[in-house]
Parts: sequence; structure tokens; C-alpha cells
Amino acid sequence: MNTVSAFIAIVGRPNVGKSSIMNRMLGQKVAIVSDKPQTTRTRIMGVLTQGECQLVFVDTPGLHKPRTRLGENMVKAVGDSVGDVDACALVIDCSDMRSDLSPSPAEAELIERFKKSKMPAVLVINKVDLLEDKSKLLPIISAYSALYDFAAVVPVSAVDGSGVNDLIKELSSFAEESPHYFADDALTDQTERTLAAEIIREKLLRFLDKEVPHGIAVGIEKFADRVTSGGEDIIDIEAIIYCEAESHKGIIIGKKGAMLKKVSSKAREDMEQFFECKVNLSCWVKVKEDWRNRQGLIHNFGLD
Ligand SMILES: Nc1nc2c(ncn2[C@@H]2O[C@H](COP(=O)(O)OP(=O)(O)OP(=O)(O)O)[C@@H](O)[C@H]2O)c(=O)[nH]1
Ligand SMILES: [Mg+2]
Repeated sequence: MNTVSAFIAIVGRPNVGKSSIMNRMLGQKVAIVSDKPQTTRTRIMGVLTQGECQLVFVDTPGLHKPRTRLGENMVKAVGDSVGDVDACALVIDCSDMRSDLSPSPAEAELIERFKKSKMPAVLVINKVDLLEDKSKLLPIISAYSALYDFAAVVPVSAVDGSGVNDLIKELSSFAEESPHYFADDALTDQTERTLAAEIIREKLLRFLDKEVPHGIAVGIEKFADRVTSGGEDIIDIEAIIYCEAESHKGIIIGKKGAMLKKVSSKAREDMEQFFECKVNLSCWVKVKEDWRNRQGLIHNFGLD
């Protein structure tokens, strides 16, 4: 059998739904999602193998103006990804457009990059479920089509799944004859430890506000499988939640530990679903002042 494959970067400004779209295309959640911008911090690969065709999606951090060293690394990850792939999916949010339908600075920058490298690209108009009047898509399509010769324009909703099969079909057209880079049953390049840390971070992003969740990193100290005396598989996971200030630590732990308990219990539920076995999770909170500007710590957290 002749196999074909393509690497496709999913790019765009923060919070437009890049990770949600990748998860939808995979039919499995591998990248965390939240309603706060800058959820994704590193490039995360998601692998979709259908017959002879393997698509490797590269989910990227939202392109933004960095204010910390971590932010600079995130922006660099976007540039590196665009330089490394066969095609790009530029995701825009039709529920959050500028009134004159002009691109945001991040979108304009990405389109400039496409032009420079003649990058084949698809425009993905996400969140169409939020658009009551679908005819509002037409001016968006014409405004963005004037900016770049997109190979296709695909309106989708990562929430209800509409248009997602069309998007997979369009992206498959970029696949060229080559061996598959991942095993055909692979789903992501993330390790189980990273997935566990990300699940905890997702809950913190969901339950906490303002700067606190953005200043959090999660380290997994222990990840060990064992079989209980009753013959049940169980994973023991110990995690440390690092935050930037004592005051943040108090917020994360919450009154009588209520917040930490809620985060741990929701994270454990997700882990049990993902790892398909029982999970025993313990979380601690520690302060690492200004870690987002300290390259050594950023490196230790695997964020560079
Ligand atoms: N209504 C609606 N909401 C969506 C859709 N896709 C994503 N969202 C929501 O938009 C928010 C951002 O989604 P993410 O997938 O985390 O966005 P992202 O582009 O990966 O964000 P960053 O990683 O921060 O750059 C979340 O609250 C999602 O639930 C959609 O099609 N419709
Ligand atoms: Mg994301």
C-alpha cells in the first residue's frame, strides 16, 4: 500500500478554538481547552490516520504580543511550527471579528509568513454555531480571501462538529506519498506525564480567574502503575502546582483546601477516562516567584 502523509500546523490568535478543532478532528481530547486566552503553551501534535493517509496536526499557542519569557517561547513555537509543516490551517473566530473585517495583527503577521514561504493554507472560520445569520459568513470569506490565496475556506464549529469532516477532507489533499511518521494507532506526541499535568492545568484555568492560572505550571513528580491486591490497575500520580506568589498559593488551595480538592477531583475524573483505569492523584502547591521569566525553570517545566 502506498502511504501518504502531511504535517499541518493549526495557527491563529489566542482563544479562536485551535485546540478544540484539533480535538474534534481526532475524535479524542488530546489538547486542553479553556475560555481563557493562552491556554496552549507548546506545540502539541495530534495524529489522525485514516487508511493510507496520516495527518499530523500541530496545535500551536495563540499568536500574541509576549509580555514574559514564556510568552516569547510560545510565540517562537508558532514560528517554528509554520516553518516545519507542509500546510497550515489559519483559524479565525467569526463571533469575534473586527467591525471592518480586517485581520487582527496576529492574523496579518501569519498571512505575511504564508506569503513569504508560499505556504499552502486553508482558512478555517470557527464558531459558526454562534452565528445566527449564516449569510454573515459571506463578507468574512471575501475579506479574508482578498488577503491570501487560500486553498480552501471551511466554516466549522468545533462545538457541534459541523464542517469538521469537510475540513479533514481539505487537509487530506495536502498529503503526499511518504511513510507514516507515527504508528497508525498513535494519537499524540505527548507523554502520559505531560497529559496528566495538562489535565490539572486545564482545571485550574477553568476554576481560577485573572493572572493566577496564567502563572501556573504543573510538574509530575510521580507517575506509577500498579495492580492492587484485588487485581485492579491503578496509576499513582503526584503533582506539584507551581504558582508565582504566596497570595496565589492561598487562592489555589482555597478555603479549607476546597479549591485544590475540586481541581484534583475533576482532574482525576478526566485522567481515569483518558487512561482507562483508576487514578490516585495527590496535588501540592509551591511558589516559584516570577518563573515565567526564568529560562531555567521554564526549561524544567518543559515549556521551551
Ligand atoms: N461556541 C463555540 N465555542 C467554541 C468553539 N470552538 C472553541 N470554542 C470555545 O472557545 C474557547 C477557546 O477554545 P480553545 O480550543 O482553547 O482555543 P485556542 O485557539 O486553542 O486557544 P489558545 O490555546 O489559548 O490559543 C473555549 O471556551 C472553547 O470551548 C466553537 O466552535 N463554538
Ligand atoms: Mg489551544
